[in-house]
Amino acid sequence: MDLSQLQAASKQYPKSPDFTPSYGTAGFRAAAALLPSTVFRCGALMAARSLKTDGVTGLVVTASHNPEADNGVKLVDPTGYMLCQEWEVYADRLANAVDPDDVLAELQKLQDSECIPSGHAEVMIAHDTRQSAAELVGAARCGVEAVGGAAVLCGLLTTPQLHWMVRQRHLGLPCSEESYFSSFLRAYEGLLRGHAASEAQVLIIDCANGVGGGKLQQLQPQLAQLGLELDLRNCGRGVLNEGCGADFVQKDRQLPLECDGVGSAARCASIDGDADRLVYFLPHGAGLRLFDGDKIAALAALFIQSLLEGLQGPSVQIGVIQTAYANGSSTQYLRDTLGCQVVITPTGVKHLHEEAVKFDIGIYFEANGHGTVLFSPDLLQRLRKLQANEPAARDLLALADLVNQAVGDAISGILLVEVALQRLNMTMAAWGSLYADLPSRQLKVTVEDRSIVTTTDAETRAMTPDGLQESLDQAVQRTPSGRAFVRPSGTEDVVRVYAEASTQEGADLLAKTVARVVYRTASGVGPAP
Ligand code: G16
Repeated sequence: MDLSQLQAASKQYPKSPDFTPSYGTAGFRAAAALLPSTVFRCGALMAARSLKTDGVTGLVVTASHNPEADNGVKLVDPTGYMLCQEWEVYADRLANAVDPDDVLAELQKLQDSECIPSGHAEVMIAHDTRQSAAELVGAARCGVEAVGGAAVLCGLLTTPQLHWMVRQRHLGLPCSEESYFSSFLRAYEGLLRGHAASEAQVLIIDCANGVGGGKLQQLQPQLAQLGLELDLRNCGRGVLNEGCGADFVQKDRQLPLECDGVGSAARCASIDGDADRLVYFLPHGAGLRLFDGDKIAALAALFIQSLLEGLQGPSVQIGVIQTAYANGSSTQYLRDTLGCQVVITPTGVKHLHEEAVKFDIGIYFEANGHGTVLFSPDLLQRLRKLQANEPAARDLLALADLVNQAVGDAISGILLVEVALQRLNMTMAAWGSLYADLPSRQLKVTVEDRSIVTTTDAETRAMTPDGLQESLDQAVQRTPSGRAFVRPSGTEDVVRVYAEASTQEGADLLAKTVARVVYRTASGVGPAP
């Protein structure tokens, strides 16, 4: 790695002295004005990662579900997955280096400890719709070039598109945006051939005023020809993620903007700012009936099991990976009714992904709608051998092409849900009644320093601060079918609270009680919950 230009370039991107960035759940996130130094250094880091792996890496400038004023960076390994977790420590050290000398010293240490070879480094860079994107993409590019790498500017893309493209490069397959769309469409058409509903299906999609809206617009004509009419809302006129988007719909359980008055029969979906999360909903009274990531996982498992019935030979191991946010009823349904193995991991798709690859088919979804379905290389090989004679093998191969194999993808997720509903001949009502969600509530508490809240057992128990878990346990014991946990967010400056109970009132009260405990024991700021 050529570090001779690094210090000079680094001077253009000084770090604010009181800014201590931290690689969180999915990369760095903060107010956009603070981030140029972080993004510059991430550019250099991903060039080093490219040399280390002898592959093309990726970097997306996005803060996903966060407000417009925030931004962030997501880092992509050549496999198309998130940056391997062992390297997060380098990212943290580099991002916190105090000055250009320190940046150089950290990269030299990285070079030595990882034995980074010299050679050609290449980093694909994309961004979402935030106004701060141009400056931060410039910083990322400068970081890549400062260590002698080549930056490939891919422009405005959803996060999963960039992950997919990086993976395709790795596999030596076409990696343009056009091939992204055409490969999903081909798989969708193949899976629906002979099974399509007789009438066109209409789907209203809340696009969060993010990057996904424009991308879905590009797909609209072809999908309409295949019997799926997309009615796109929050497509860019309003404010990103404000009063709309998958995070708003899933957490606040309110109809997003531009979706009031659509009628209770309208099938709706909501994606987030960088289009890697997806939830479905039906308007219901003043609110909505939510089909979250857990429901998508259940539908996917049911659909895959139905396809596997037609497959000859040894049984296929299906694993479903969830987090502590998974509704208790969903876990019970997957385990007891469908007979799937269920694994619970900490929050963050990087953790779920790591478990999903251990199965022949790993279905991973967070309740917030972030997830995908992974097929193991061995299973794909077996299916390829069988496809000439077995329609089930062909369908499963098409499904592996339909579902983004790199990372959770709202666009691919919509096609998965639509295919599954049509192939299973299932209405939204039937999907909703696979199991009944236990009432739940999520809250956020702002505290002086969220890092004082630490957790264990896949985030189900708090270790610090003192007294927090004990008070939480007491509140849970007083609540019929109660369950609750707290954890520091890795994307926002808050502590998150989750509570579940046999009634909505019980869940609301438990969440509020726990939020107050957090506020008291972890030095809450602002008005008490
Ligand atoms: C990111 C991660 C998700 C995680 C979410 C919330 O999503 O990719 O795995 O569930 O953050 O994380 P936290 O609760 O730590 O704030 P996104 O869509 O914001 O990139």
